[in-house]
Amino acid sequence: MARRVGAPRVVLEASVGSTQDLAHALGSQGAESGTIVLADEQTAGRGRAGRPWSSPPGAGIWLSALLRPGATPVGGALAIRAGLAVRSALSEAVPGARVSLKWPNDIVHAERKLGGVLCEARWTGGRLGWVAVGVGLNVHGPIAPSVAGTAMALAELDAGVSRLGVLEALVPRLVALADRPAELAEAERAEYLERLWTPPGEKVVGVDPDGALRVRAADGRLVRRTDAA
Ligand code: BT5
Repeated sequence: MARRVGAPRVVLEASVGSTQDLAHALGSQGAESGTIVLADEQTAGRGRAGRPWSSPPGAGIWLSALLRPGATPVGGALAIRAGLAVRSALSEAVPGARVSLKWPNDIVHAERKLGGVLCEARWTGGRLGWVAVGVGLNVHGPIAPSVAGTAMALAELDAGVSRLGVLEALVPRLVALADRPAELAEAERAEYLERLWTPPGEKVVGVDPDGALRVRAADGRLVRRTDAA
C-alpha cells in the first residue's frame, strides 16, 4: 500500500476512534514525515473546534498524514495548502467531479460538503514537533442522516470513483507539503482564489500569505478573517 500510494509508511486500521490520535501517537514515537494513517471507519472522527466528523465504515477516506515540516508554516498556510492538495488530487482522480474550496478548507460541490481538512500541530519546547493533517472525504457514502442535508459523496458526481484511485493522487501531494516554505506563495494564493466558492453577497478581495481571507464587508470595511475555527 505504501508503495502504491507513494508514502514511506501506511498504517491501515479497520476501526479507530480518530486517525488523528493514532498519527499523534506515531509522531511521539518518532515516526517519519509522510507516515499515513488510514481507517475504514472512525468511531470518534472530529472536525475543527471539536465538531464531530461522521465516518461510517467503507463510506470514505478517513486519513491522517504525519508531517514534520522543514519550515514552520505560518497561521493557516498548511491548512490552505492541504485543501488545495485535495482539490488538485480530485481533479486528477475524479475528473467527472467539479469541486471547489470553501474557506478555509472545506471541499464542496454546489454548496454541499464532500470533505474537510483538520490540521493539528504538536509542539515540543517551543519548536514544532509534527503536524497531523487530517483529511475526510465522502467517497461512496452512505452519508450519515445527521449531515444528509449539507453533505454529499463523490460517487454522486462520478460513479466510477475509487478510494484507491483518490489515494494514489492525494497521498504524494500531502507528503510533499512538508517541504514547502512557511508562507503561501503568490501562485498558491492565486490558485486558491480561483478555486474558492464564496457565499452569495460576500466579496473576497484576497488571501494573505498566512491563509487569512480578506473580505469586503457590506459596509465597505475590509475584514481580515483568520479564525479558522
Ligand atoms: C472539517 O471540520 O471539515 C474537518 C474534517 C476532518 C475529518 C478527518 S477524517 C480523518 C481525520 N481524523 C479525524 O478525526 N478527523 C480528520 P469542520 O469544518 O469543523 O466541519 C465539521 C462539520 O462538518 C460538522 O459539524 C458537520 O456539520 C459536518 N460534517 C460532519 N461529518 C461530515 C461528513 N462526513 N461529510 C460532510 N460534512 C460532515
